[in-house]
Amino acid sequence: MNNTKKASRLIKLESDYGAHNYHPLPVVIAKGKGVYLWDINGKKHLDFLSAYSAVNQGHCHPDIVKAMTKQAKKLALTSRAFYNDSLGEYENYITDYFGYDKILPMNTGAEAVETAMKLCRKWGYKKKKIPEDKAKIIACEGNFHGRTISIISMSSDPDARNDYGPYTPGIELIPYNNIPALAKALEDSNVAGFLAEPIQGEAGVIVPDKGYLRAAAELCSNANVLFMADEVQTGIARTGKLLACDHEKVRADVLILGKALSGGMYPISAVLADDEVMLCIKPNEHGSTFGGNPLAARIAIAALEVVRKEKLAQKANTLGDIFRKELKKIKSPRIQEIRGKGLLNAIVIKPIKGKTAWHVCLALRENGLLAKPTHEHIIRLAPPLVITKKQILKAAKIIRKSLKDI
Ligand code: IF1
Repeated sequence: MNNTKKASRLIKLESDYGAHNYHPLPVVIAKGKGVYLWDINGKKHLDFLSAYSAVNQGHCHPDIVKAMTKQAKKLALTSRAFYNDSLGEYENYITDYFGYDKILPMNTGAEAVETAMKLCRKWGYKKKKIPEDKAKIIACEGNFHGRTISIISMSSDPDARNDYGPYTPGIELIPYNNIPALAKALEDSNVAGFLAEPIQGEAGVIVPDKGYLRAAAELCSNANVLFMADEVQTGIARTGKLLACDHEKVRADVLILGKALSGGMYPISAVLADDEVMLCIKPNEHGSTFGGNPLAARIAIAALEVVRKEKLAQKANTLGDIFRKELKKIKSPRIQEIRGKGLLNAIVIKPIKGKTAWHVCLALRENGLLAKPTHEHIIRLAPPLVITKKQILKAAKIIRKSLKDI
């Protein structure tokens, strides 16, 4: 069977037996290594999505694979009913790495966001003495924090939200990157937390004004409200610093991590906070079967070691500047805007003669680069942070060519 036939068969299997909750780009991936993905026809592509910033360390990084394989042969899961010989070491390692007293280990990003929301409410009642069931969490229009019922209850995106009601109460939306709106919302003494992405990823890599995060954190501190940073996508070196909040020297009261915490090898997420917040949750008040399992513990340590050893934050910073500079040289009527920070970037495509960002992505695929549009006109460009300058320049050439091709 030739590979294109095999590709169609595999795509059909997903259509026949899988939920239709995605509309993937028509390419069937068979192998990944570093910045490259090979499709089933053996064609090599530069990965410019990195599984939405989960593969910052590059596909199948040998150090992470080694740690994962070693631990998988020894002990994978105990549940938290018992102690194990990996979790404590991981908790010590990661709290030192990010500078917090404690971690609550979870699995997916959404679970970490839900955990942060529960922690915030618990703190609101136990410490801020908010009246029972009155705690409020402020979130931003255009947010993406995951797909659970309480998280989409915060969403302003009809696709993410519609027909999933009734929605979780105690949530108020304000415009993103708008300090006066936040100040107004914080006048309500029942507000327990403010949840924001330091850069809105899904909304199309919306970088807030310089000083926004700092001003927001200060307003929260003055109002005795927890500033909760969702760094699931912007964290782990993606934007040119270890955390996107580091660009403004902001230390969130509650830090939410996921995705690249495992280098894409395994679902690992985490909530970090200091004792005053974290110890509000007592035994039996929260948990997860896989949260903090020994396999995840060893994978996360290896994944974070790669970030440090290979200086991925510095790389993302330098190569991000070069990448945006190259993109800005492209003279194309289709480019409406180029924006981003570090290696989290996006191009806003002006639809001409019915050709949208989707068509650009199909042309990119033909030319050996994989990316996917978000919100119809925006192409997110986020390669693994192990990319080289040469590969960045090659990617810019492919983008230039693809814009011409269509
Ligand atoms: C999908 C989007 C990105 C996230 C932030 C929490 C989560 C995510 C800032 C939840 C997850 C993923 C989800 C995935 C595609 C991708 C995505 F397009 F959906 F919005 F990256 F922008 N906070 N983002 O970006 O983490 O539970 O998925 O581990 O749902 O299609 P998760």
